[in-house]
Amino acid sequence: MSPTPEIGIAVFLLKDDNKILFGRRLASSIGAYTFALPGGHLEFGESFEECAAREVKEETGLDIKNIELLTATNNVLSDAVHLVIVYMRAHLSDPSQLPHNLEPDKCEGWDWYGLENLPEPIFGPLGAMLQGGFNPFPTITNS
Ligand code: 8DG
Ligand code: MG
Ligand code: MG
Repeated sequence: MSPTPEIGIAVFLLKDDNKILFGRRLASSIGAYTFALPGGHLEFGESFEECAAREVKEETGLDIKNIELLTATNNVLSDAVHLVIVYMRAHLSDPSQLPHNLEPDKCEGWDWYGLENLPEPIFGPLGAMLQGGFNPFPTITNS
């Protein structure tokens, strides 16, 4: 069978003016030991928003709101891996809620990092995007 592209959803979960939730991935998965956003594979029939809310809940226990589409990346990483990642942004439904590491076999733990103080190394396509100056925070306009 010929390989097919994989569709992933990754969620920039934002807190305060500049904090983003990252977790370090563990050995078993693609991007081992790199920092990545909560997220996972789009399931059949799901909207991007449904997938974002489900994956964040499954991986961190957090409930999210204001779920919005930001951008997408499309990368052929090897003969067998073609990744389409859809990036969403969201905020905590309850800002006092704390992240829990609900998939400790896949993730070392979750923490908040400032945009100017990001963890390293960041997972491939996401790292390149952030290095290129991508800012997931809403732009504040005074008009
Ligand atoms: P699932 O079984 O729960 O559906 O999936 P998962 O185990 O949670 O999938 P994942 O590896 O976390 O993510 C799906 C794909 O998305 C995987 O090929 C890696 C890719 N990916 C990126 N960037 C990011 C990111 O920032 N966060 C996450 N979680 N995945 C990412 O290219
Ligand atoms: Mg998952
Ligand atoms: Mg995941």
